[in-house]
Order: sequence, then structure tokens, then C-alpha cells
Amino acid sequence: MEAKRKFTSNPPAINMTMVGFGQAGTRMVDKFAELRRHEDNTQVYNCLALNSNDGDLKELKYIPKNNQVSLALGGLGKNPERAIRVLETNEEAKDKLKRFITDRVRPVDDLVLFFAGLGGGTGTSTIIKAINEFNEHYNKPIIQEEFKKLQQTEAFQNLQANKDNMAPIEYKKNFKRFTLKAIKNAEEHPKHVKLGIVVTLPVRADGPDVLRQVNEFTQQIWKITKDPMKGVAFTIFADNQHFYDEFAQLEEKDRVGLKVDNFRDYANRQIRDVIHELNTATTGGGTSVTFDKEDFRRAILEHKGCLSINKLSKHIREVANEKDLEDLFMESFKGSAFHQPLDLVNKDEEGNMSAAKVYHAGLLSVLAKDKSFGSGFMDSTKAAVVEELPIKGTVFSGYLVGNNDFQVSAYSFFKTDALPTRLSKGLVNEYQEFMEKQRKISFKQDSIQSIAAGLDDDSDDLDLDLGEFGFDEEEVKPNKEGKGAYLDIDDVDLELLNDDED
Ligand SMILES: Nc1nc2c(ncn2[C@@H]2O[C@H](COP(=O)(O)OP(=O)(O)OP(=O)(O)O)[C@@H](O)[C@H]2O)c(=O)[nH]1
Ligand SMILES: [Mg+2]
Repeated sequence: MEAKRKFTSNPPAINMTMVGFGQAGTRMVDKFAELRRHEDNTQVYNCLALNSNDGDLKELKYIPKNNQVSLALGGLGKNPERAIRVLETNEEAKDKLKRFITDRVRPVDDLVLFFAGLGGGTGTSTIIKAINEFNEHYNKPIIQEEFKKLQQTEAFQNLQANKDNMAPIEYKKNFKRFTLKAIKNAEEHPKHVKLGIVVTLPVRADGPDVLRQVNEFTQQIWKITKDPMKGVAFTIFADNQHFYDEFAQLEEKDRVGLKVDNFRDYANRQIRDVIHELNTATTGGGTSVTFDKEDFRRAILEHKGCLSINKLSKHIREVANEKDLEDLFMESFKGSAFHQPLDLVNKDEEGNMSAAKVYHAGLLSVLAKDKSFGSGFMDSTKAAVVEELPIKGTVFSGYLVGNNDFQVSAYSFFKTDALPTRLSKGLVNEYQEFMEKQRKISFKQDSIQSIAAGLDDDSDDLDLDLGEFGFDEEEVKPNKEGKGAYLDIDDVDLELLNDDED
């Protein structure tokens, strides 16, 4: 009978290509590769794996052999900084990585997800290189093309003609608008592919050197995430320490039920399940679904930042009425399934409070068909969420009634420029505890505190001072093909464009 089918066998709302780097990355993707389509038993997601040697790929059970690539390096020894140096100097490995991205990762899907465990040599170094290769190869040429088109418009030519009569700040604001418009137009281009990043943070026990290195790499990833040129729709900073702590609390029967016997397997299982559940919950159709596939696509693909997802479930016995459902949702918004809560409100050194930006948010409830509720809870929950969170985008909400093992589940997610607490200050604290230093730590909104001195992330600085854009010293010059007088997107310093105008 149709009703017996779980919603997770619905087709996905967003078709995704999943690419794993290093052991953790490939093992996470292997869990996704396990999923089969209800109709024809083919894999739901297009899954690929990259590791440093053949032996490391052997353990994978579901990713097709054809989709597995080894860089034929001996192993990069849990040292990302060294791994980056090895990759940069080994032409053959560099070329293999590039070809993996340009020839193997054929992005026919709407979203390409890159996975890695930060702290390992292979995963950490290759994911960063791969993000850049991916963007250079797929999206940047489209942005360049759109940028060129805009330069042919009268509006742009007027701006250039009037440049000397304008206050520099005015000129820059306008120029910035054109650049962002080019990026936006490119995003609507049928060939543009959004990238999502899923990385895990190491456990405390991995020690100070790993934490220090990971801290540096998370800063790089965060910067890439916020850079509008890179086409990154979101980054999920999944935290192995969070999974470790949760796993320790699991009862034996839950471990058996989930078929996991260590925190890594538990992490992979959770990440796979929650992402897949959300991706299938809105495509069932029928009147009970008011949160449709297009809404879900918008909520996930529009804007950029850190994506926080939560899922809380209760047995239907414990949910008496709509108020209980609303409470379950509000609790769900306070936490995350993959990491500690986010630092949504910050206090600076002077004690001033500021709130992080929250873009689109989603609320989705899966109700067991065995117990019915009125639908009013959805509206009251939405109102309460808008009240509580500094939302700039849209709150999408809906519910479906289905086969849910006598559970009521509240899924919540949102994209924000805030980070999980452990990342925005925790890794530094842990590191410093390890080093027994008594340095005073100051927290800066949206930035990951640097461990090494002098590496403060200023990418959220939106000050439009003279000289901060690389272009205004540049005169309009022939583009690379020499075909005409166009500004090249490469000549524009986009670091300062990553603000809230999108
Ligand atoms: N969540 C999760 N984490 C894992 C898994 N396997 C390893 N890790 C963690 O991920 C981090 C990186 O480890 P690996 O993925 O083994 O390293 P690698 O990328 O293969 O790099 P090498 O150092 O070259 O082996 C470490 O903190 C591991 O504890 C996994 O299956 N799931
Ligand atoms: Mg490895």
C-alpha cells in the first residue's frame, strides 16, 4: 500500500552530486551512495570519491569504482599544512586533482556537495584546492561573461564616462552594484552550479597541533563561503566532538538500531539521514504539503553562509496538542543536529550587542498519520520564530503527514553569517588551554578567531574606502582574448563585495 512508503523514498527536491575527499569525506559520501531510488533501484545521488592512495578507497562499499580516484600519493599523514605543500609541488597529483574536478565531477545536478574531515592531510588540502578548481572551471567564466554583457549597457558606460565627476565612494557603490549584478545574473544561468561544503571539525583529543591547523583552514573555508564569486551556497561545519558526545549518550539499542559502533559512523549516519530526509520531505505532493519543492530549493540555494539544520523527534504519546508541537519547534531552532548552537548574538569588547544575520529559514514538520493535529501550530510557530530570530529572508513552513514510526519530527534550518560556538571561539579556547596560555581572547563577530597573530579575518569589513577595490587604479583595458575593452572580473577585488545585498 502506498501509505506504507516512507517519505524518504520520494524523489529529491534538489538533485545533488556528492564528492568526498580523504577518508572522512569519502566515508560520508559512501553513506549517501547507499540510498536507492524507489522506482528503479539506482543510486539517488551521484557520488564520487578522491583519496591519496588506492588502499584508502578499498573500504568504500557503495560509491561506484568508476567514480573513485586515487592521487597515488603515499598518504598525507594527518598534516594538512604539509599536504598542501606536497600538492603544490607535485605536478602529477595537482593535475590529477584538476582533472578529477573538470572531467569527473560533471555537474549536471543543481548542487554539488563537497565533503571532508578537517584535520586529515588529504581531505583538508584537496577540498580547498577542489573548491577553487571547481569555481575557476565552471562558474567564473559565466560570471565573466555576464560582467562583460553588463559593461555593454548604457548604464555602465554612463558610469564610466562620469567617473571623474563623481565622488569616489559613489562610483564604487555603483560599480559594486554592477559586479554583484553580474554574479546574480550568472547564478541564474542554466550552467551555473552551486556548491555546498560539508566539513567536520576534529575532536578535542586530536590535540593542539591539529586544532591550530584546522582553525587556519576553517578561516579559509569561511572566507570562501562568504565570497560571492565562489558560488558557495552554504557550508555546514559538522562537529565530530558534538557527535562524539551524543554517541556517548546513546543507549545500546539505539546504536544497534542505527547500525553504528563508533562516533564517526554515527556522525556519517546522522549527516546522511538528516540531509536526505529534508531533501525528500517536500516532494511528496498532496494537500498536506504546504512547503513545496520550489520553496525548499530557494531556502537552500539562495544566499550564502553557515547552514544550520536541526531535527527533534518525540513519540506521539509525548505530544498532546499543538502547543507541544510549537514548543518542539522552538527547541529545535535553539540547537543543531550537527554542531553546537550558533553564536547568533555577539558582544564586542565594549559590551555592545549585535545580532548575526539570518537569511531564509525553514520549518518542516513530519507528523505520524497515527495522530492528527490542527494545522494552526505552523502559523504560531512561524510567528514565534520571526519574533526570536533576526531574519532577513523568508520563513518557509509546512508539514506533511506520513509514515513516521509513531514519531513527530520537527526539522528546522536556516542560513546565517554566524558560526557554531565551538568554531567562533571554541577551537581557540581549546588550543589555548592545551598550551596553557593566559592570553585574553576577544571575539569578533562573524570571524573565526585567529590563533596565529596577524591573521584576523577582515572579510566582513564593508567599508568602502578608496583604494580597497583593485579596479579603480586600473583603466579599462583589453580583455584576455584581446577582443575589446572590457574589465576582467579577475581585476576586481571582490573581497569587499560579500555583504548583505544579495
Ligand atoms: N565524521 C567522520 N569523521 C571522520 C571519519 N573518518 C575520519 N574522521 C575524522 O576526520 C578527520 C580527518 O581524518 P581522515 O579523513 O582520516 O584524514 P584524510 O583526509 O584521509 O587525510 P590523511 O591524513 O592524508 O589520511 C579526523 O579528525 C578523523 O577523526 C568518518 O568516517 N566520519
Ligand atoms: Mg587518509
